[in-house]
Amino acid sequence: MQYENLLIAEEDGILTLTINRESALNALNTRTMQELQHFFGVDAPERSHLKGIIVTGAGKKAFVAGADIKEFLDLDAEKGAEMSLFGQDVFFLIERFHKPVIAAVNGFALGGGCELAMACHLRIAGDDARFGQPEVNLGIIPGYGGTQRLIQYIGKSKATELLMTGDMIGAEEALRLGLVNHVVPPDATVDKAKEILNKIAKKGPIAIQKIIETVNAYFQYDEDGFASEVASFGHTTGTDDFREGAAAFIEKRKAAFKGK
Ligand code: CO8
Repeated sequence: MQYENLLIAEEDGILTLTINRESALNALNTRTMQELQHFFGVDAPERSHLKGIIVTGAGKKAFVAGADIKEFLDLDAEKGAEMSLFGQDVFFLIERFHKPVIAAVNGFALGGGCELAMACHLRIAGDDARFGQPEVNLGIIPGYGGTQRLIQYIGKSKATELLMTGDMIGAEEALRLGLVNHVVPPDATVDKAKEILNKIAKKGPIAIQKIIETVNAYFQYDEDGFASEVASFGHTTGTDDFREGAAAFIEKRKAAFKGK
């Protein structure tokens, strides 16, 4: 597959994957999600020599500002559920990848961007990073695993608050809550990720693979929770509120929700 929206650079066994849609703050459109699916499902597994993968976003302003809202206007309940299921499956490929995957996060990691960072095994945040699940502002809920993984990382109480308010948190709060592993100056995120990958590369590779599998097994993959997210995401994409929320974002105005 020819990648249009992913940049791939490999050096010393470490592959850096950059989401490259800077003018849209690296928003995950369908094409980018398909490319991620191909990369983690087909391309990366063939690169058996890799120490690990770093996922980052182009430019200084954003890691990824979410799913591409400009593609949302066509969604209905059925298509919404399909897209959610597809996105969950793509992010499962990342979470279940047998080599370490580290997110290097600068700037905004919102919605699908926060979900992408959470699907990686570790997260290094620049001190300018901002995390959040602002989907409620659009009248929908997270659809790429965010309702489940946010709870796994920071606990039910704070996760519920962030999911309900759509509030953003900064890097230091994300560190305090356990959402990120390290906070470093913004231009040092990739280097810090490389340092960790080089350290892990000295350990037994089978042991690392088994760590990934057993850490994932701890959560027993509460598929019911993920399935509930798909159903609820689809439900919200079938509402008038969602159409109003997406239109308001694109028209750069406040949404007037009617609860319908
Ligand atoms: N989608 C599409 N375009 C985007 C997105 C996005 N998520 N975020 C930013 N952009 C675009 C803007 O429209 C703008 O484009 P243009 O110049 O053509 O108007 C450009 O990027 C720059 O953005 P802003 O001008 O808005 O920059 P600001 O500095 O003023 O604001 C923010 C930065 C705060 C990050 C703001 O852009 C913002 O709020 N973005 C949206 C954040 C958001 O709501 N994210 C969640 C999206 S929903 C989601 O991710 C659901 C995941 C599950 C999906 C399941 C299946 C579909």
